[in-house]
Amino acid sequence: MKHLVSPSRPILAASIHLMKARLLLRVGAVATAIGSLLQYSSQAVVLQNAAATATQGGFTTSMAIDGITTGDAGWAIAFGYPNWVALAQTAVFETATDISYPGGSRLEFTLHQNYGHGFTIGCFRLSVTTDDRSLFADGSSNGGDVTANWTVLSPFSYVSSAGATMTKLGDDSILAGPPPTGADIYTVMADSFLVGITGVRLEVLEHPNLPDEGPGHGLAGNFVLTEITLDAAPIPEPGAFALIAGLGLVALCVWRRVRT
Ligand SMILES: [Ca+2]
Ligand SMILES: [Ca+2]
Repeated sequence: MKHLVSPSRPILAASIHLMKARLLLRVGAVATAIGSLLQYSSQAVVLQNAAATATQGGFTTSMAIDGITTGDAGWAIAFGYPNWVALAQTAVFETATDISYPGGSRLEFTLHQNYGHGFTIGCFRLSVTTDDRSLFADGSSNGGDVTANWTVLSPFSYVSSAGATMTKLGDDSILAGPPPTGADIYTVMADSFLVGITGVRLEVLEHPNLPDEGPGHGLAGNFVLTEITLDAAPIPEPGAFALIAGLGLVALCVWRRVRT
């Protein structure tokens, strides 16, 4: 009589381990592939044609978008030497290309303030528009055309590199505390569901908590904005993250079973 040959227990166990290991590798590969597909890289958005309601002589708005983040140059707003006065002002910029993510845009603004001596912005607010570029931002540093259909952004993240306190106020402006050091970099993130963003607005605002009521922390409420930059990316989809998390959980379960 012919005897069936059954594999020994060690060989069977090794075979099962091999199958589980292959399954784990496949799950891991799928998770990695989906993860890489969902790796949204932000795009630097060129800003152009700066215009402002007022610009201090020698500190033009265009200096805030010239690509230079070092040195003393930038946008400042004080007038009336020797009795300097700085009031609320507005600067606007066109985006060189439309920001058009169908599911919304995650916008990251960086406000470099390198002048030192505490000349940082104390209160400010950011907005975006989809108006035609011919309707705003005429390149004028004084009395510039800053009028458009602006939508105020409601930031969800606002950070001072120097450690200044940053507080979001009821009108979606950000109130920055005294600069712990002379210079600072603010990073502000907000989502917008407008498609085809053509421009951004920076309002610098007065506030009773600021020296001389602001808008800045410097002499007479002045500041120097060395550079403003903008990066844009699609808003990450919660469903996609849930999918990755689910696959990660499956991989973890398989991994634990393989080990036992
Ligand atoms: Ca600059
Ligand atoms: Ca324009």
